[in-house]
Order: sequence, then C-alpha cells, then structure tokens
Amino acid sequence: MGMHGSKSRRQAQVLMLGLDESGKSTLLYKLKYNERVVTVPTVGFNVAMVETDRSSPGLTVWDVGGQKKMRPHWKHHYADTAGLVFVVDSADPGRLEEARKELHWVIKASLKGVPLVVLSNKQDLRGALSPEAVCQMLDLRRVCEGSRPWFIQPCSGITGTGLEEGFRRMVYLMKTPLRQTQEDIQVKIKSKGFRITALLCG
Ligand SMILES: Nc1nc2c(ncn2[C@@H]2O[C@H](COP(=O)(O)OP(=O)(O)OP(=O)(O)O)[C@@H](O)[C@H]2O)c(=O)[nH]1
Ligand SMILES: [Mg+2]
Repeated sequence: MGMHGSKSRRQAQVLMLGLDESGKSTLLYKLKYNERVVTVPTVGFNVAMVETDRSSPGLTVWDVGGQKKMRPHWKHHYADTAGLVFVVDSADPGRLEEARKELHWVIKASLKGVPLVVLSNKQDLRGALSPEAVCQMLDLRRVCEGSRPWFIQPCSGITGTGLEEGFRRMVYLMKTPLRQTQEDIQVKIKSKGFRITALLCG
C-alpha cells in the first residue's frame, strides 16, 4: 500500500485525536511525506489525504489539536467520520489515565460503531510501554467490547515504524463487519524485535 498523495479517489474521513504531545502531527507528516518535522502544538487542525490500495477508499486524515483548550472542538469533527485513530504517548505513563478518560468520553458520547485504531506511539523511546500494557491502561477491551471493531498498533512517528500498518488496519476494520473482526482475534505483530500479541476487537 502506497501511503502517498492522492487525487481523484473515493475518500473516507479518519479523525485523529489524542492528548497534546502524543505525536499526531509528527506521525502524519512522516506517513504522508516520510519527513521528520519540528512541530508546534496544533491550534485548529491539519488535514492530509493518505492513499490506500486501489480497492479501498483513500483516507482523509484530520489531525486535531489535543491541548485542553482544543478538546471542546473535537466534536465538531465527528460528522462523517468513518474511522477514529487515537494516539497515545506510550513513554508517558503518567498521562495515560488522562488519555483513557478523553478516549472513553469521545467513544461513549458519539461515533457509535466507528472503528478505532489506537496508535501506541513513541515506541522508539526507552521505557515505552508495550501495546498490551497501554491496552490495559486504556481499558480498551471493556469499552469497545461488542460495540466497535478496534486494534492497537505500536508505532513511532519518528522512525515511521508501524504507521502504515496502523492505517492499513483502519482500512481493514472499515471494510470488515464487526462479527468477522471479532473472530480474527490474535494478530501477531512485531515490536522492538519481540513477537508480541495484539488483540483485534473486543
Ligand atoms: N521520540 C519520539 N518523539 C516523538 C514521536 N512522535 C512525536 N514525538 C515528539 O513529541 C512532540 C509532540 O509531537 P506533536 O506531533 O507536535 O504532538 P501532537 O499530538 O500533534 O500535539 P498537539 O498538536 O498539541 O495535539 C514533538 O517533540 C515530537 O518530536 C515518536 O514517535 N517518538
Ligand atoms: Mg499537533
């Protein structure tokens, strides 16, 4: 799947949320341009079209600022959202409870049934929590169980590792009925040289 610029393809809207500093803008630039950029906190949003394989819609990814003062604006982006990407800083466990609250707030209030991909970002940093640990701290299984397809993907917005996989997974979840994804339970993914197990759907 080439994650490059797109012109006249069908588009599906993907909303990318997460706390400030989780790395949303960094990873979007890396995915789209394969460039490392010096970011500033996003006030408002960035938007980028990300191409997928020919049989799938392209993705229009909305990266909305995550600072506290920006979070009340998240809801203005819910309409027409076909997929939610929630980014967390896996190397900052002290903020995972705040991330959990914000994520639960978003998906309990709205975006019913919309597929969720959690990007367990900053895996390049020493001491980054594994996706399984992040999954537990976000209480993902319980909050998504039976109601939405979901996946947690380890990644790094700096090295680019795991980014295409995460968005490819989003395309898969958008195209696949919930029942089928529930059967597709254990997906082996590689992280930091170890085989780890990520759970697909609750
Ligand atoms: N080591 C490391 N640093 C990262 C990674 N992703 C982002 N960063 C750094 O984290 C900081 C915040 O990144 P941003 O992309 O601006 O974060 P953001 O989520 O867009 O923040 P807001 O726009 O305020 O919501 C920057 O200093 C990035 O260089 C990563 O995967 N690894
Ligand atoms: Mg940003």
